[in-house]
Amino acid sequence: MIRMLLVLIFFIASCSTKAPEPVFPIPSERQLAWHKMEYYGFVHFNMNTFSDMEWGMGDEDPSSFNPTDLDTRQWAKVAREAGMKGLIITAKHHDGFCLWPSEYTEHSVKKSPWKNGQGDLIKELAESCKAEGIGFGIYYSPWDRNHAGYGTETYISYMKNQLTELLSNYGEVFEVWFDGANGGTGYYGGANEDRKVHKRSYYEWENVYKLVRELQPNAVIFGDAGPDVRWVGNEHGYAYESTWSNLMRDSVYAGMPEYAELYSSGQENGSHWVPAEADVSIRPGWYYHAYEDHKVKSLPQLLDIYYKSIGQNSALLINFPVDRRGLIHEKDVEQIMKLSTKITEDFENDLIQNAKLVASNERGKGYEVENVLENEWESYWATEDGVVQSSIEITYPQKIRFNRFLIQEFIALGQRVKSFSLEIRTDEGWQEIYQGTTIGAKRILRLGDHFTDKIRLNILDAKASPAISKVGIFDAPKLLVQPVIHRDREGKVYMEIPESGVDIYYTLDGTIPSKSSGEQYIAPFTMKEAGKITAISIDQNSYDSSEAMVQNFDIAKSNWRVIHDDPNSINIIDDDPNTNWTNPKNEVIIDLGELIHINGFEYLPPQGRYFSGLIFKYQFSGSVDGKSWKDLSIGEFSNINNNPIKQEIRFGKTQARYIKLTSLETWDGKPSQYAEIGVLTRD
Ligand code: FUL
Repeated sequence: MIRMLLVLIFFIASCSTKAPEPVFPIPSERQLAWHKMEYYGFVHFNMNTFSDMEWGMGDEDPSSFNPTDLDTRQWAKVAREAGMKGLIITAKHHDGFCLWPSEYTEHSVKKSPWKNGQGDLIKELAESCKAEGIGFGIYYSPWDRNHAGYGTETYISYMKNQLTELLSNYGEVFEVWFDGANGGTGYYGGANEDRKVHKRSYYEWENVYKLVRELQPNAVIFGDAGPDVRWVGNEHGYAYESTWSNLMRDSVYAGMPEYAELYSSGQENGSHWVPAEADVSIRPGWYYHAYEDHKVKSLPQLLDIYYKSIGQNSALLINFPVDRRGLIHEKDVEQIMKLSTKITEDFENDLIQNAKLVASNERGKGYEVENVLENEWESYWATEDGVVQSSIEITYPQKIRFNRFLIQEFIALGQRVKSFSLEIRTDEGWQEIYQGTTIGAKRILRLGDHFTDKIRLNILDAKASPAISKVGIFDAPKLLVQPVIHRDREGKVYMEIPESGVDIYYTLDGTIPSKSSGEQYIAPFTMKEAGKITAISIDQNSYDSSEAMVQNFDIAKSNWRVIHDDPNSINIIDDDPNTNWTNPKNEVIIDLGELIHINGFEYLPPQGRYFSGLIFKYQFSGSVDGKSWKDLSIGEFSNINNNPIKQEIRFGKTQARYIKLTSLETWDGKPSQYAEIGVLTRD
């Protein structure tokens, strides 16, 4: 009995090593729960979807809101299958149209033909999220270009009333998203004027936050500078390499772009815990535009966003611009699923599980270094008070290969680490392969391939004894995407892939290359004549390969000349799709430098986000001497406004030294614009 008592006393004593003191600021319970979500989706679907705008004026007719096949369950299912933990919906955007039948306005789904005005999209989505087991969040724009009272006290009551509806009637909300963009021109109940508000005081933020807390005590509030979650400072989905969750919250305010740099990286000595959220759309726009169907982000772009947000101490919010049917577009679904498959692959096999760990210092019972093996947030390795510089040595019985290193701090005790490094043991001794600053909730290092039997994580500087909850080591499979092939005006061919440790092989005879049958791409080469390049990427280790990229090129434009005084006119024959020219006249003549046989032409419209002057009806002619012209083709580029991709037009073979493209009509009546003009010479 005494023996048992002694054992018990010993057990209690040995378990009672004191936890490290927190380093303030620290996250609240609701922030901690939000940190664990890490990755969730945005849906921009509202009046702009039907007016084809990004920022509606507020004078739109509610009757234009009319999705044909709305299915919020599809949104929630896609999000869940993509690994997202929730969805946030634009309940009301800047144009003021409400997706729920608010009692306080007629500018809502009530007055739309959708479900004969009986629909409530917020209710449908809340139920769908619940059914799919993901969180549900509300985006609410404080700026309202429709409301007559915007700018006065009346509007503030309206906003509070609407928030009360949204936060009382639809169950649990995990995040309330207040947009920072506000004040400017608008419809404002018919006044059609410019209204400025005092961004700091007008919205009575303290009262609004109080209301949110009362109605949804577990929800985090997002604003440019918090109070709970802050904007990362850009809409590209990237956090900074040094990212603090700490922020001088009371000296940065929503809607003040000049503070963007402060939100972005946070501040080492920030007074409040206000972690970053990186928001980005899967397409260029937040809202759906058919003309962006070919601009859905590629897997390499999405993967880069993932590593630069979640891998750099930020949450990630990826937007789906739901289309006019009321569905996440097939192309967006395809891309987001590619990302989730790749992420699963990258982190499938945690190699740290096979290692032996030794820490330079351990705090005592309960804080052992083995705690970093576990994939959960509650246990952690910590050093004794006063011991900041410390390390974990990770040893394997034989050499392993790895290219990802993951670290998480036990953030319930605050963000502590200021600088760290990573070393591997080589035949020549320890070699540093990375030096970094902050860690925070999660830090993932994307490294080249390393072979070693010993890895060392060094904490070089911290605010107090470090508390590390997880270390992970992975050998992510190479990203085997098709090479990007580009040829410049001089006929020089360049090929690119986003990953190291991967080679490019190509052929010029149309066959699919392999390691043995293809030529390895080492440096740019010249191909002035027309030709077909077929290229693949091959993993140097596994020899796995990508699908083939096949690209046809016609003759290089090195001897061409645009007959026009404007020096910018060269942009249309520089073989760079990102440079444009606006032609003040409606025709352009190009001298091809010599007489050649042509059987078609190409027109690449401007590829930027905002464009005008897309040629709709055209006439194309050729000439031997530049004086007498022969019409070769007249027609229209039918869907160019919705899908501004390269247009290829064929005609019977003819000889020409000069070509002329005439714009008979542009889509919007503005002067014609071009990114590129080319000819086709092959059958
Ligand atoms: C911005 C808004 O102005 C955009 O339209 C979009 O809603 C984005 C998420 O936030 O501030």
